[in-house]
Amino acid sequence: MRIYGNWIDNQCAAPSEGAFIDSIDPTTGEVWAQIASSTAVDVDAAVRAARTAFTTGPWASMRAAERGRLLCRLGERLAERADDLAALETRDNGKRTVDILPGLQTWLADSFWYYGGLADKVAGDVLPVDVPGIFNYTRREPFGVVGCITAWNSPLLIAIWKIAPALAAGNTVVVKPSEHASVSTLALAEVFADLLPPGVLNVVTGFGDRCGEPLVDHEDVRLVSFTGSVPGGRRVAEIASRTVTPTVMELGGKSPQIVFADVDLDDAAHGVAMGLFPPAGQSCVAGSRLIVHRSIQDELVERIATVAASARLGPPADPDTQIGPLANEPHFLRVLESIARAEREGARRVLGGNPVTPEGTCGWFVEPTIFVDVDSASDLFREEVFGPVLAVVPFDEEDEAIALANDTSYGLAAGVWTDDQLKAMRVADAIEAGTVYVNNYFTSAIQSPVGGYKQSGYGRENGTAALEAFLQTKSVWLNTAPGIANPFPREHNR
Ligand code: TXE
Repeated sequence: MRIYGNWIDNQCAAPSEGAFIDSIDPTTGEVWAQIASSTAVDVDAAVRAARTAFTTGPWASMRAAERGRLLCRLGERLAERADDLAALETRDNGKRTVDILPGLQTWLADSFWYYGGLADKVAGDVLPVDVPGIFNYTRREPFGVVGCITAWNSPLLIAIWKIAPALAAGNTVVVKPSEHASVSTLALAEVFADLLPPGVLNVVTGFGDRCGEPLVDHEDVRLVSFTGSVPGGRRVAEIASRTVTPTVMELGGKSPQIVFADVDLDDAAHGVAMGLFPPAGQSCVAGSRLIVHRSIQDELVERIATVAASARLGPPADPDTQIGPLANEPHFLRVLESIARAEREGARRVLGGNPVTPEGTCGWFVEPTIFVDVDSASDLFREEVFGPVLAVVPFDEEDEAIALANDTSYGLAAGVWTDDQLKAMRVADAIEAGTVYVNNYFTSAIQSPVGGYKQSGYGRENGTAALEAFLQTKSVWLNTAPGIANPFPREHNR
């Protein structure tokens, strides 16, 4: 049994109340570790460490180019320790190790290179203000201590997408990972310890209300970057408003995949299945609503069902596993309840929907599931399941497909499957979502911004947008004329 304290000032810190939370391995259902159950006292210690690192010591005086080189070393270290970190994340949340490892070794490590290269390129402007004798320029400056709150489905990816730009901009960071999956984030901070000055990167663990809220509410936390559910994001934004703390919100989704009749049916079946089932639906951008041209609906659903039914469910550490477990028991039960509710709503289940227990697991698995005859007003079509459940609705005309896709309070992502590139661009333009995939799904690169429309959130991660999100602008006005005029000249007193 591994017991993890918080990571504050580059060292392990016991929780102030001595309380711990069990970390349960979703493959076995057994407690494999314990993390600190932190309170406002622990959060305050972490924020104070981050504040001290931001205002004094080596980080505060570090040249931007040196900070940039340091970030590149963090990327190298991440790639070196990827195996250990991936194994911990798989035990934390049941994500397949083969899905975690490549990112840590390549494109997530590259994100530190990408932002490291930007660290000494943060420029202000000289503005052509038309004011005699005045010189005006702007500076782009870090906020100071930033709070990063992350979800359980991809803790390392979500944390790194915040930490790398936040540090590149010169901030110091306090991360609060999900209580369901905190160990890999704690391990990340530890493997960086000899490269980062104390207090630059801190991790406090615990429940959202008892640990997350004090972080948002802390007056020295000057920006909060949140990744999680819409309800969680609403609550965080509400608390942040008390201290007028800006937030970045990366929230949930119920993303559509529109399939037109002009596609190759096998390609479309592979693509739609790929857009939902490999992470067992546990991705915020998962394409869980299939909006399909009526003329191909039956044939396409049958082929998707054949593809999905062939997936091998099993232990996520096993390289032969193609779909792993749901990340924790409460979520597993929530997904089963969503399936039962869909049937009560009248949807017709044509594939899956049952819990299964692959050998060597405790059984928090749900078969890939497909429902047809779905009412577009139903919860199944409108609410995020965050599980391997596909809701199918047919359309006849292009504008009807777009209307169905946009008929949601979310706006995170969408997929468009068609052979007609002009149609694809037309539909992509019309869809209200922050990411649109055309004849692909889940594609990502550090250069391109990620974020939501509508209730899927605001602000952007990745790209230069993420660096901008962690900077604020100061305008400086210099008087270049001699002397300062008397505001109350005598001649006015006559
Ligand atoms: O979210 P929760 P979960 C979304 C995904 C799904 C959700 C699943 O769509 O909706 O995340 O993750 C903390 N004050 N995304 O269940 O419950 C909580 O402790 C402060 C979108 O973890 O919202 C955890 O650390 N903190 C994303 C974090 O918030 C609070 C990609 C998230 O918890 C809190 C991945 C509170 N009151 C998943 N309540 C994207 N858009 O990129 C909870 N927390």
